[in-house]
Amino acid sequence: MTENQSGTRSREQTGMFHRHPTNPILTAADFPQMVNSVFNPGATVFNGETLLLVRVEDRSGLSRLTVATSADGISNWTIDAKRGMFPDTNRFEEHWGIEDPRITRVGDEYLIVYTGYSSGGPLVCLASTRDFVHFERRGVLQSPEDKDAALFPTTFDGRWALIHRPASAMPGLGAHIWLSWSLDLRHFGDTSILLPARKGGWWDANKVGLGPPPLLTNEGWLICYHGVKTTVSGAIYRLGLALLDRDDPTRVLARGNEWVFGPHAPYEREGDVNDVVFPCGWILGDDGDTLRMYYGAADSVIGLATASLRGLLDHVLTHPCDNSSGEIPGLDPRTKRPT
Ligand code: BMA
Repeated sequence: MTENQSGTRSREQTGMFHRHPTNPILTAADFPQMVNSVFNPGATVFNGETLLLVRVEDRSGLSRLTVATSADGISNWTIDAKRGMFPDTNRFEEHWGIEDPRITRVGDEYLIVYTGYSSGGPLVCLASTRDFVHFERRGVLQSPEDKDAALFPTTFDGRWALIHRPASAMPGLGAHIWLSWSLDLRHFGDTSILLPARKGGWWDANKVGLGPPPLLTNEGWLICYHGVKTTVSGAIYRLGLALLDRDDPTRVLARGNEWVFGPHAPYEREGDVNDVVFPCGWILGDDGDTLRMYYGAADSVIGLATASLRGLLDHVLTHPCDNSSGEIPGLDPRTKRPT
C-alpha cells in the first residue's frame, strides 16, 4: 500500500509519484469567475514563481487558458481571469476553444503548443510569449485530428522536433505518438512513429499521447505519456514512462511495461470524465531530482504529484518493454531495443 489520503486502500503499488496532501490544489472554486472545471495545466517557472497555464472550461463548454501563479507551486495561487489566452473565434483553428497547453522554455521565450478545437476537429497550434500577458499566434503545426503535442527545448542539427499524436480515421489502427521535424517551427515533416500504442489488454493499448514536454536528463529525454484502456465502464487514463536518445530523439532507449500513475484518489476517479489523470506540465526542482507534476484529474480539478527523477529513471531502465510478442513495431523482441 502506498498512500491513503482518501481512507481507501490504494491499488497503486509503484509508490513513485506522491500526491500532495492538499490535493486537489486548484479547483473551479478558486477561480474568480464562474467556471465549470479547471484541468490539464501547462507548467513552467516564470519570474521565480510556478506558473500554470490552466485549461478553464466555462459553462459554454468551451475552454480557454488562464494564468495561475504561486511562490511555492502548491498554495496561495494568484489568478487573474483576464491574464491568459482566450480563443480567437475569428480563427478557424480556435472555433470551439483552446485546450491542453504544453510549455517549452527556449531562452526567455516560452513556446506554447496547445490543442485548437477547430470546426474540422482538434489540431496542434503554437503560440509564444515572453510575459504570459501578450501571446503571439504562430499558426497551426498539424492538421486534424492531432493533439497531445510539445516541442523539445533544443534543436537537433538545426531542426526542431515536435512530438504529437495524430489519430487514424481507420478503425483498429490505433492512435500512436509521432515525431516530426521542422527548420522554421512552421512547416513540419520527416514524420515517423515514436511510441506506438500496444494492442489487446495492455494498459496503453490502442491510444497513447504525450503528457508534459520531454525532460532532458543524464540518461536521455524522459517522456511521460498517457495510455488509455477501454473497459465496459469507460476509459481509464494512466501514465507510463519512456526514454529517448539525447542526440537522436527518434531512438527509444527504454519504455516501461507498467503504468506508474493512475486514477485512484476520489477526485481522479470521479468528475466530468471519470478515471482520468492527465498531466501537461512538470517542473524539476533546484535539487535536480524533485519533479513536480501538475495534472488534470477527472477533467475537473488540478492535482500535484511529486517524484524523484532518479527513481523514475531507474524504473524505466529496469522495467523494460516486454516485446516478446513482437507487438511493438520498431522494437527488437530479443534486445528490446529499436531495430
Ligand atoms: C483527451 C483530451 C484531454 C482530456 C482527456 C480525457 O482526449 O481531450 O483534454 O482530458 O481526453 O477526457
